[in-house]
Amino acid sequence: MNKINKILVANRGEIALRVMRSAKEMGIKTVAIYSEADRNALHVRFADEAVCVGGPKSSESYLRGDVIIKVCQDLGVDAIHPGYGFLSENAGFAQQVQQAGIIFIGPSPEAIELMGSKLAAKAAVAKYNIPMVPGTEEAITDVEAAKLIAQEVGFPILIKASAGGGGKGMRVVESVEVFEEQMQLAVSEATSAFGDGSVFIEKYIGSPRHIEIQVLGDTHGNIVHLFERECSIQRRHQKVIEEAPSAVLTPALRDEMGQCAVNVAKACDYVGAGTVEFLLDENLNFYFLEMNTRLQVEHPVTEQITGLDLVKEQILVAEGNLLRFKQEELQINGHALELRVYAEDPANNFLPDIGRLETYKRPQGLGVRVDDGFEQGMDISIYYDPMIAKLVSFGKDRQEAIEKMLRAIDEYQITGIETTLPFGTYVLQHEAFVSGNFDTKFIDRYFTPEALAKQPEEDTEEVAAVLAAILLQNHNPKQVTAAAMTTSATDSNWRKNRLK
Ligand code: MV4
Repeated sequence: MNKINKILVANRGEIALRVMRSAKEMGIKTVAIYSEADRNALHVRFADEAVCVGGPKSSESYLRGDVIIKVCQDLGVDAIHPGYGFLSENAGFAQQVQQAGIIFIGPSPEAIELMGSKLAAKAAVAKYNIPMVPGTEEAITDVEAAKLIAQEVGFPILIKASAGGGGKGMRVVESVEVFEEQMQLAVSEATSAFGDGSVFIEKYIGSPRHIEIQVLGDTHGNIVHLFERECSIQRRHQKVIEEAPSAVLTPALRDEMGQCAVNVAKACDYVGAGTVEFLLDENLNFYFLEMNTRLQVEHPVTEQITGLDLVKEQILVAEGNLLRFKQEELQINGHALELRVYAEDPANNFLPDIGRLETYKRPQGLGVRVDDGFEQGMDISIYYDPMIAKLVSFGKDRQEAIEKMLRAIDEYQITGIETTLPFGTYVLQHEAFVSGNFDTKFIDRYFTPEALAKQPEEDTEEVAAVLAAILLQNHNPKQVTAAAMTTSATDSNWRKNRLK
């Protein structure tokens, strides 16, 4: 046991506040770090102590591991919470923290490093019989051998960078003719982006859902999972809406995926909160993708349905405590949604819209949670992520969570900048979202800026018209209306399977 009395939060914004709130409830003193651009930020005001660590650019402040460790030594800090982003998945930093005799609230440097390499991760979990997308098990070195494997698994295939992740360094290859040039492009991209040109092949899953499982491990080898989050509504690998539980998992599938996630965590002796990402195909086959070795942005939906405070649990296991519950004691209660409110204009190709929050009034009421780091009158900085807030709703079931979210979006008052709030309304009223028949292509398939201007009534009518047209098309494929052409031409089997 290693009692933590003072935590430095090596982060900013909503997550820094989120972490400090839990620390405070546990009687732990908090230290904020901040950049010159964040002098007036809320996380600085909330902390017991705050230290400026450098210039506005992240590279001059929030990424200065050496400076941050020095602050810990000067202020007698016991532990560092890295939040997400910045230094949270930097194995070298975790190692330096450890060497300085400070607790890193997270997994070991070895686990971070192992999961940072997609190929090493796949190799490490292979002995636990984790389902993986067919493809190469090692980095491609021989083009001809790789072509053979690609033909075996069948085109289209995906070339992925081993050092990539989160969608970075991926290339879809449609046919063997363009394989070699695409592979060379992928290798040179990976080399310049990550300093590691290792790439591998996977069969391309066309319309997957993105399901991730939250895991929690202690330093005594105990690991549990805290069920799934559905993160399929995303744009260019940026998640926009997340929910827990997923609308499509059966209890049996949830158990199976959960057990797999626990095994992935076992494969790297995981300690703390982590997330195991899976793809789920239209036939409900699931495949391990990668593991994120940090607390994720969307962790609140898991907190809402489990009643647990994930940051508290992270701190408790970092102190060396045993997990406080067994798998059998955990259960899902209710349904939670999260909308990421970004300073982006959904009517204008989600262009970042920075500026001042002229009006900023949060929604309130039962089942509504807002995690943010701003107040009215503050500026959204150009230096950092444009996320203003995470709007979370919680209800007894999915429908109630949707109703609460729609009400909360309506109540949220933000002027001075455009936000993704209207986009949230659009998605939550869309038939495909409401019915649960959606996948990672939702936004490409359905969203146009014009849709935002419309009244909900018209939306409903259009959904009805499109559905009618699809049914008509299934009945007689030659009689397709214009509406059905645009929608069903790119439609997924998630919908088709349900309509059958
Ligand atoms: C895939 C895939 C299809 N087939 N792998 C994107 C993020 C990274 N974690 C892996 N990603 C994907 N891997 C195979 N074999 C499709 C994606 C993908 C995706 C995954 C999750 C959420 C959104 C996505 C959007 C586009 C592509």
